[in-house]
Amino acid sequence: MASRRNFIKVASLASVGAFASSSCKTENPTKTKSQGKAVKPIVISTWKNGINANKKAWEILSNSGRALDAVEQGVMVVEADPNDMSVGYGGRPDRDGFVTLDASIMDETGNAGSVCALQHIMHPISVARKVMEVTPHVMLAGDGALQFALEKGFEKMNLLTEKAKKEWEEWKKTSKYEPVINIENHDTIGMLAIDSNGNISGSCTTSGLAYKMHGRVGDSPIIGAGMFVDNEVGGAVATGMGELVMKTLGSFLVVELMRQGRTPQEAVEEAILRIVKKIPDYKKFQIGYLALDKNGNVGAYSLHKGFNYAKYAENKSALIDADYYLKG
Ligand code: SD4
Repeated sequence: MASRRNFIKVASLASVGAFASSSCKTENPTKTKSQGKAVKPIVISTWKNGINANKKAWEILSNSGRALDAVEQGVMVVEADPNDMSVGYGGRPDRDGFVTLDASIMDETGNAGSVCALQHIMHPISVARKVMEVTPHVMLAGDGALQFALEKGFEKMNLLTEKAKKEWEEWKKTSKYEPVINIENHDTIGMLAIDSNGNISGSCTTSGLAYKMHGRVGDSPIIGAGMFVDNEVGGAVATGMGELVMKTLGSFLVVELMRQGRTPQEAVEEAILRIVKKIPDYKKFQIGYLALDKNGNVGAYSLHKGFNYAKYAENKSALIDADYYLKG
């Protein structure tokens, strides 16, 4: 029992190794809260890998495409990238060596779909969209999700790359973790987009915590935790230690705060403060929130330094450092 508890503890610390850090153009997000003319279309996504994802999404948005297509096809770029070791193909496995994926998607009508603990499918976001569009359900898990994906024509493949396998084999030698925040240049992707019709959609996709317990599901596929949109208000996505986001239902909280009149920046800051208030060991972990209101105003905030996001609007792509809570 003691060793199992110990595993859970150290595994939870491991996740924080999966964060990005990169220096880039710094923009104070609070300055982006101009309430003037609505910015649309617009797409934002978490971390540096969002740049390529946004490029794909922008192709769709700038041709009057639907935000839902943009947030699906945008994150598919990262799912297919073996160099992103936190998402899709090439993702780090769980402690037993299985790559298990979580994803969620939501459209402007409030429709939602998700999959969790899905194996062998490169594009869990597209399976989540199918769950949303052709089933009466919101979420399919594990073998049931795989069975559904195969029925819908998705191809079964091995997602564990040699590189990820080698790292996992190395990890198994010690099974030790240190809480290092933001040490890597890639992470889970969450994306929010508004199309030229002013409609918003969101997506989130991940292989979750590296070396997690088999069967562990994070915040990313939980509607309202890792991602939430409401076409009347805006949307939010989360990245980081999913357990903290799940305990505070972070993305839903951000959207509800915006509904009550907070700017996206005020809303994400409040959601981080909620974690600070409710979760005693919050300092060990990173959490980043990204929010977009219906006018295209952006908010971004994290617990620790190092969270960034990509934005594509008015034909310009940018990578922006988020403000953060733990200073000095
Ligand atoms: C999870 N939130 O599974 C995801 C992981 C993540 O940056 O976002 N890592 O907990």
